[in-house]
Amino acid sequence: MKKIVGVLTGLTMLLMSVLLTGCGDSGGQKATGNVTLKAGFGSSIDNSSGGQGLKKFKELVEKESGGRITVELFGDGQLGNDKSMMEALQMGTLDVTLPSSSPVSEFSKSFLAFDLPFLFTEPEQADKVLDGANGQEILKSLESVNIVGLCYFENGFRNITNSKHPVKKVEDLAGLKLRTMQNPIHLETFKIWGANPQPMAFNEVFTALEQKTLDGQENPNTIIYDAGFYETQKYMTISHHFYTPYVLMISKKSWDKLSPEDQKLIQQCANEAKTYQRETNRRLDTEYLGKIKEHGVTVDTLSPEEIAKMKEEAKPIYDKFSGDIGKERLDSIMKEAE
Ligand code: TK8
Repeated sequence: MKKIVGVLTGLTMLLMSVLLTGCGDSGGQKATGNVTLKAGFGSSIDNSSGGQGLKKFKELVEKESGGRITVELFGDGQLGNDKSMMEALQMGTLDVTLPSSSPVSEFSKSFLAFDLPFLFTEPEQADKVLDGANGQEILKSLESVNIVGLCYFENGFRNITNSKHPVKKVEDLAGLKLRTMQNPIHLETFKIWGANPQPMAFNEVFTALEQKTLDGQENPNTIIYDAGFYETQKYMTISHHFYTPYVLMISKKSWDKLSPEDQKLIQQCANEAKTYQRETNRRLDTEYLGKIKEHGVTVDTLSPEEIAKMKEEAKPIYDKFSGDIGKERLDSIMKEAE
């Protein structure tokens, strides 16, 4: 009798342990229990378009998983800058982050493709390349550095601000100490245009502008407004010289702990949040430009002739970086973007 009771007790214990953890390692299947994903971002969660895209991602993941997967959002660079948060994903100390693609090029050179000056003129061109074969293959290149690229959100077309004088033609950039992202194409291109480019992490820019160690910077309208750059930048130029995607990414260590079903759920929610985020960014791009003007910033727009001149001057950049990007890949992207 004792033996039967012993066996029943053992089975009960096993059943309880599986029920309590919500997941058992049933035949090598991944755990499908409760999961918490910590996500870090460099701008605000509530006002920036990237932050609103992350909120949508959180909402979808928590709804589709019935609350079994929770996403915790940390904005405003609380957990570090784009580069340090990517390093945290590699170590597995952070689960999700959303850097601009430009600093991602330090981890995978193929991302340099998106930094080429005047590569895109319309957002639809960017969507086509980013969501097409080239964009998806470039995302996949992250797996070699322990990161899983989920999809591309939109940071957007970049414009130039400064505290010195209006910039109406490329000659007006001469000598301006302009912060750039930490990216070789941005650095080389602004040197060609005569500026004095200063690569710097995003979370140091506001103070540098305030202390006048920088004359200016360049970013999409939503970032210029969200970061409060209008407080120190009296002049802004609509140039659209670069288009920057965000890269929504998850640590491979976090990804590998998820069941195949949860991986599929995360990917589907990322894709749905992407569509919402791009629409939100395009709406806020216009809305926030109005707010920047309301704050007294003088806004000029580069003429098509001036843009053509800057594009011509920057042409050598395409050849110089085609090796890093891949000649075939570059030709294919330019054909796709036509
Ligand atoms: C925010 C940055 C920002 C980017 C930059 O984390 O660094 O200027 O445009 O959006 O990724």
